[in-house]
Amino acid sequence: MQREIKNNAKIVDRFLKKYFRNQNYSNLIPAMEYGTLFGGKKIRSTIILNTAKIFNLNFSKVINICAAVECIHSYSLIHDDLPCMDNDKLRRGKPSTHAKFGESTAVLAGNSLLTMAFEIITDKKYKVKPAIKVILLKKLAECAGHTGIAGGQFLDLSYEKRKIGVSKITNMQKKKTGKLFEFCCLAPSIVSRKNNLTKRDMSIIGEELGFLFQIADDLLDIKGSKKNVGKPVKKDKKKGKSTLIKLLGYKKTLEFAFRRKKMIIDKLKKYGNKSKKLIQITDFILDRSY
Ligand code: GRG
Repeated sequence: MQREIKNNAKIVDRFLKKYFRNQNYSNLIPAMEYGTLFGGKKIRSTIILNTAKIFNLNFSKVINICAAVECIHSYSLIHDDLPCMDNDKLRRGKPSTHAKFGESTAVLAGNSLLTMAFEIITDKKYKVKPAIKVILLKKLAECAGHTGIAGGQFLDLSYEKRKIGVSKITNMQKKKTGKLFEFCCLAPSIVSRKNNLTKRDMSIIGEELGFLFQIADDLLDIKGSKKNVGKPVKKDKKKGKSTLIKLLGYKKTLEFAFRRKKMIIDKLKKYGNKSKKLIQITDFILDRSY
């Protein structure tokens, strides 16, 4: 699985490098490239590519979706590391974008990655019908904005140093991390014009996968190493972050995560052999050490 994730990351990086090369040059490009290329698992792209397998979609129908999602994900990390947010100087084993380029450049590079994501979906070389592109754009905007990542980040910051219950933490993490994963699983079903029931199913699977990924991220903050995860560990407690671990403890959170994982896998099994790869990545998400 690790080799597959790395290979997919290389393919998406190659696409993005070319995309950056074909942009009219601006002084923000170096910071945008720094925040997007050079590291990062690009696991969301592997999820998109593996979901595409369920719907028999070939690579050319989803590569723009992968690149757009990685731009938005990188944007969220650049802004997450800013002094006004989580104030982290290390990301992907190297200085975070604002530490390297300065705060204002990091803000603008992040914003530009968000808008570039929408450009990538509308690119005329992406051979998908315009009506489908409009649906993808609307869904991506919903997942990234105040009803998705940005809204989740707001809750995450406002829950610091407070006692918050399981359902509120779940809602916050499903927005902050789950919504982009939701888009990763939903988008291939949109491109292949599946019915509403299938699209709903893929949305739920994606959101749950993202929630699982966030729980694993919180577990890594306790048991992971800075060298492996490429960012400081043991910082959630210091910052007073509201996590399930803070509420339930490490062991009970792990048990909770295993139950959620089983629920996702049971849903995926309905899709037969074609969902094998997505099931493997679901396992990886909880087992990962980076
Ligand atoms: C993106 C619209 C938008 C707004 C920004 C700052 C912010 C609002 C949101 C932060 C969201 C955030 C940082 C969620 C955490 C998700 C998470 C677990 C990130 C780590 O993802 P990995 O492990 O990172 O996939 P790599 O480095 O591998 O890419």
